[in-house]
Amino acid sequence: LQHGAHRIGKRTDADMAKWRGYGLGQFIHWGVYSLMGGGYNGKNYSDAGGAAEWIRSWKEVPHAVYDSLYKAFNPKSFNPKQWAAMAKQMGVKYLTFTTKHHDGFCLWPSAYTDYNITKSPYKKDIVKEVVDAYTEAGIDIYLYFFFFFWNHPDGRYDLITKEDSIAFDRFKLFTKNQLTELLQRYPQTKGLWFDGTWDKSWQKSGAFSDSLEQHLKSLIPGLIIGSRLRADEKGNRHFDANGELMGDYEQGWERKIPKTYADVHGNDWDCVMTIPENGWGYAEKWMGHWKTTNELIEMTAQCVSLGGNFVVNFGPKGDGSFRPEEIKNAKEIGDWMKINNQAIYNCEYAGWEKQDWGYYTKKRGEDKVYMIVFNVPVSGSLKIKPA
Ligand code: TA9
Repeated sequence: LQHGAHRIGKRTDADMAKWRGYGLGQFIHWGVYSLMGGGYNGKNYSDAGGAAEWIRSWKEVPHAVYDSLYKAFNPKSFNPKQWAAMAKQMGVKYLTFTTKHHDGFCLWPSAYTDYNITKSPYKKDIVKEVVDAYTEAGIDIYLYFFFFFWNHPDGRYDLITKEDSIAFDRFKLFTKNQLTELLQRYPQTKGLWFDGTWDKSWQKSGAFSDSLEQHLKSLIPGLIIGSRLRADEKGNRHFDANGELMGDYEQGWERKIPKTYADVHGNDWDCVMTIPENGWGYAEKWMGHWKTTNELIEMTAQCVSLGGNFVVNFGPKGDGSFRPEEIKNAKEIGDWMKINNQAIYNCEYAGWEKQDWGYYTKKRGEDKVYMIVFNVPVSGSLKIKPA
């Protein structure tokens, strides 16, 4: 394969070692959709099972309404230092932040489209404000970037005609320009989190995504890119035709956690998770069961015990404030992390058979195993079965 995996096995450099040691991360979905909070005309998209950040695709919402939201985007309560302080207290080591979601609205002043933050009443570069505040707090930055979106004339779901290919070539150049712009504007960026690369047009663009990845990595040495970017020349995603991972870590664990170590195939991985059942952007009405702090902590332990990182999503409101439930979760996770972080940071799979009381983690590079206990047996004794 010319455009398959270029490396067999895990990366061995210091940047990736740091990524591996994060344990806990924060995801933030923020954009003009946050203004609607999943509702329109007294109806709620979550009642129809829809995610709030997808509301533009709901039949109840006229596109003209959605596409004018940016004119009202003026987050009066947005305080990036406060965001970073909350994340710091929570104990997260990295942030993945939505620079552009399905709607194509750019939270930075992109030179390649007018549909960006400078056209809102807020005007200021939100990506810069977030990047600077988190960097100052010692939290690493990953930029989320969605490829295809609802209102770009050159976007194509498939390439059937010659015109499709010509339009899509323009789209690819636009994408490359925007990503170059992001990395040049925010050189602190440690990695990119790609999304929305499931379409046939992208599957057929393996050579391009390969060259794009190499180009981006040349701009920031050590840059970390997951397995959602590339396709091989046969259209395979994540894993190439030979079954090798394309990318620095497996990016398939969205709202689901591997059950056993065998499920992760020896790769690096992280799991991104919503607090409600589904929905990433701010929703006034959260869907389904809301995860408790205990559940989120247990998921963190579970992920680290299987060699991955756990990333909790937050959806700030359109005014830049967080909902009280999220503030409480963050605070309580942080209180737990303060006491127990040794068993989370820089830890990995211990290799011992899982027991019902909880999870083992092992300090990387040391012979030190932790037991994170969630279910205390009535007998009071914790059985262990070392390998
Ligand atoms: C995806 C996904 O994009 C994707 C691309 C390539 C290979 C695998 C996947 C994959 C596996 C599981 C879920 C998704 C997916 O739904 N991605 C899109 C959603 N990502 C969330 C983080 C939110 O940004 C959500 O709004 C978005 O639609």
